[in-house]
Amino acid sequence: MNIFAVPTKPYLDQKFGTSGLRKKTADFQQENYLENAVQSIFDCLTGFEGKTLIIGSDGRYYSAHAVQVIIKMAIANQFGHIIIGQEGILSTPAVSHLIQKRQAFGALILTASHNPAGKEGDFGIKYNISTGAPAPANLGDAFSDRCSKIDRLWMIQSPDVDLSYQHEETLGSTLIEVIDPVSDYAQYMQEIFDFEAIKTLFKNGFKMTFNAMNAVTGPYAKYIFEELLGAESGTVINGTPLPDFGGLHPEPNLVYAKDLVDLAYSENAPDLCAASDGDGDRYMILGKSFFVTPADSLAVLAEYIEKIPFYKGKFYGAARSMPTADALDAVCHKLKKECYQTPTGWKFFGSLLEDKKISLCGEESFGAGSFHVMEKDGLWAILFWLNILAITQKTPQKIVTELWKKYGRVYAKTYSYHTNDTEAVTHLLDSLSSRIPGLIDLSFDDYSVLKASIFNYTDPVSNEQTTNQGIIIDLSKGARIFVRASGTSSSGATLKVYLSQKSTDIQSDPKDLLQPLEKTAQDLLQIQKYLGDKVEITET
Ligand code: VG1
Ligand code: CO
Repeated sequence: MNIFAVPTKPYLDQKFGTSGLRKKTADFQQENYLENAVQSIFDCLTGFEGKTLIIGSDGRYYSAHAVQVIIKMAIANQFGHIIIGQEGILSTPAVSHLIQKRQAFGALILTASHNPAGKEGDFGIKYNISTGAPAPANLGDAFSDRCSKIDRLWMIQSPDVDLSYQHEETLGSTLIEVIDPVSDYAQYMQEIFDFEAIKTLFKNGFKMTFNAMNAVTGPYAKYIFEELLGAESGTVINGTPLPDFGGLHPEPNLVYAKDLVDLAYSENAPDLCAASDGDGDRYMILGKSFFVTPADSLAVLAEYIEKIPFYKGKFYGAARSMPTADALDAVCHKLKKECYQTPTGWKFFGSLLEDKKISLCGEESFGAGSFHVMEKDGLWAILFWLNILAITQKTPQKIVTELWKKYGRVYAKTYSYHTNDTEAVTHLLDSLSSRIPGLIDLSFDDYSVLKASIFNYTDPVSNEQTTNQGIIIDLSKGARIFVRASGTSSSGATLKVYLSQKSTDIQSDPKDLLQPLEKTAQDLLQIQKYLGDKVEITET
């Protein structure tokens, strides 16, 4: 097999962020754009010769081509074994599981996760390390740095590998294994949860609708829910991965999964509605006419974790990303467990999970996970809920209401302000940072500021420092504003404003209760002054 060096020129915009490198598909289609990213990743790794690389994709447009390019580059770079899902498909949590199960050196995942797909949409690549966790921040920085200097690639010339069937073949001295993407993951879920109890739940007439958003989880969900657990056929909707996700924006929330929300609030609502995102690491849960917020959902998982035999005696502690409202904290406090707050991005949970400081973690965007894999895992979270519903025989509404009665309710909302003016978001945040000392004791109509600070994080295990992860403003009446810039926009910039307020009143409409806080945030952050009128606002 002839391995040859190809000269290349760097692109200056290849920066690995919160979840790898995420850009417009058209950017990735530029000459050597993908190749530069892949070679830069390989150039920052050592000791992988002869070892195993896993390659997976969420099935989006350009993946089919990208997977073939990566196979050839991995062979040229001397990986000894490549494991790849049939048709290139593997969800992010399934990859994370396989890395551990097959003791792989690492994995490349082709996805832009919740960002829309297609020619006009986004594409992305991320690298996961040998524990199954996303590359830590310092490795991501090394990838970006290498991308800015790259001048050659390693390549082979060979026909494409046929990924349409499961088989093994050898190319050069590299073994290529095309596997069923679903079976290992499904097997693992059966080791974690009580499938018999959930089967009985469905047998007794429990109804569920799961929206796979035409993205990666369809095949997993059909097999697990409909075949293994006996949920009726049609439980999984939008269950075939499509290159453009059928035009859907695969972000499971009140805005982008509106059809599912409407179903949950309709007369014919099933007992449970759920959805996942593009690469299968996020989820959403709704009971009949009842939306479970990500923060409440995480608190529920903590409350019930030791009821799942797999976790019995293994609840070491928990963590939430800083933007996530603090419902989890009260449960941890009650159970005398530590509750950590991390910056946004799953990579910050990795060291805590590995060091057994935590068993459970989650984010405000409906990512949740545990030590079972080192990624967030959407279907796992839904199975966790099903297991809870099966053992308690309660509805999601009842489960969550009981939690509120016990610990109080935390009302939460996220406002995302998207603008094409990237500088405007930076100016707003810079100005807010510089105003911090003067904010303290400021009074608005409804609230006064108690504390304000920049969120800097020191990893409790590695001591690695990550600075400037947002601004925390604690207000009177148990209210909080957290503000930061999104790290996953592929164009322009998005300011994210996370509002939360604790209350013993559990009956209010979140919209009403949080309205004065939203007004205070507008005034305090001076959103109108910095971002002007040309903003697209999403409320989740
Ligand atoms: C968003 C979410 C964050 C999540 C990230 C990646 O980030 O807010 O919680 O970790 O997406 O998720 P940002 O920087 O845009 O706020 V995924 O499932 O899209 O990889
Ligand atoms: Co995702």
